[in-house]
Amino acid sequence: NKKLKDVEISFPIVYGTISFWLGKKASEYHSHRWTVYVRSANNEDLSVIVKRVVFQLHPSFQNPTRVVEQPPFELSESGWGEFEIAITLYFHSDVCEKRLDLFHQLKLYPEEEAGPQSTKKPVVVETYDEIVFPEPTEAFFQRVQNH
Ligand code: SLL
Repeated sequence: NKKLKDVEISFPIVYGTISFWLGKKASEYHSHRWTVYVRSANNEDLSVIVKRVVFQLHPSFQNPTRVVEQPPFELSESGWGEFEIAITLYFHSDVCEKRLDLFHQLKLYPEEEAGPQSTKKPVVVETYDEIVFPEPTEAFFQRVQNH
């Protein structure tokens, strides 16, 4: 698989969480419904580069290692507490042999300035990043061009 020495592919991504408070009647241990996700930042198909995403949750969850093999690369759960989620991206073999570890702090509770918790206003925290692939393989480069 030939490498293109003078080319660099940059892939913008966004990852984060959106969380909904389930209201006063919700049970104590499932007070929030949340989704953690990683996606392309410009509506590309992330599966062009990503083969699998593993979300590592807090050990208080059942089966805390969650594997997602196709887009959308996201996972929804319900819970009561905030913790750090490890998001590991595995790439197609002609893209990159190494994996990429991202970390995201799940946020359920709004900042004081945002006013009281409401079932209508989700709490969203997102990070923008760019994955850079220096010297991509020709196969990978072709795939990106055709997309
Ligand atoms: C804390 N460091 O102590 C955090 C841990 C863990 C949250 C929060 C489990 C839900 C379920 C859940 O929400 N864990 O049992 O399914 O605040």
